[in-house]
Amino acid sequence: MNLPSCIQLLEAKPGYPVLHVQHRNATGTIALHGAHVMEWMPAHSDPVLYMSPQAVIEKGKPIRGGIPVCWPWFGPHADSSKPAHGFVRVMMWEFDRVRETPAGVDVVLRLADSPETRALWPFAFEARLHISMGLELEVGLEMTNTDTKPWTASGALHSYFSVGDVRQITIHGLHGTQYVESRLSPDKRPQDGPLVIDQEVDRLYASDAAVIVDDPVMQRELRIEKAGSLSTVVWNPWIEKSTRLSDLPDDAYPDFVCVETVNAGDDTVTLEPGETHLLFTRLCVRSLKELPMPDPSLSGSGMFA
Ligand code: TA6
Repeated sequence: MNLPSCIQLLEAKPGYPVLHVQHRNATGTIALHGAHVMEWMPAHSDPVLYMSPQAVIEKGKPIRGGIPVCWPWFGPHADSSKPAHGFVRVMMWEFDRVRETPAGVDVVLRLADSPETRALWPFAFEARLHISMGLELEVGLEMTNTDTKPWTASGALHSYFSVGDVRQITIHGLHGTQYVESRLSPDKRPQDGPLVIDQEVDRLYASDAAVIVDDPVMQRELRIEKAGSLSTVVWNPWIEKSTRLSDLPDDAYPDFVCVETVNAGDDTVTLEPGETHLLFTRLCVRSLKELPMPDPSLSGSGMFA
């Protein structure tokens, strides 16, 4: 694969290839394992995605952070011998297309069914992950039914966002939507106003709306737009669950929130042979830092005096 000069193919560890992007509009890292966007930092911004300092970088293991691609099922499988959140996030994808544009880089990775996948999920498919990385980040999971029979899948772009303190953020865009709190009963509840995080939150919202995370500590807003999705998950493990996750420091729960673009619950996807579905998210960050006022003494007698 001929790579543009702004992309380097490195090895995070032997046999674990990653693409390192250094474009004027953004830097980032994409692992071929799981087609996993691990890092994204738009120019003039702090890193947007959270990566656990204890993340496991090992074939066959999910990465705690970045944007895990969860498919063809979301959450645990009824057969506990099968991996949670599907198998594509723990398999090696292959290059499909890579190009540099004035706005950033476009990377497309591909994964199709194999004897290994069919042993876990007995259907033929072709998946492509489209990544456009620049001042914004667009990620699209395109799934095609290449089988001779219909199949139904669920999935998610399970994005981890860095925040200054999860206890101080406010999440807007979900007011008035119904949600199920997975830790409690399956009853649906209405979201009343913005969401604040003051306990473990693991909620599946029936929503096709964009979500805004207002982060007063980092003085920025994260905007999570989406298409091809009628469900959004908001998750933070809080204190107790964090101690049960070996790939997350016990004291790391304040450092991130997951806002996930999902097809799950009542929003699973059934495709006839030959049909395609795109699960898409666009991430934007807006700084709220006060720009320094121009020093009037420097205005001089220029044309704008
Ligand atoms: O998306 C929320 C969730 O389903 C939580 O229940 C929690 O399990 C989280 O995903 C992380 O899942 P993982 O398999 O990556 O540890």
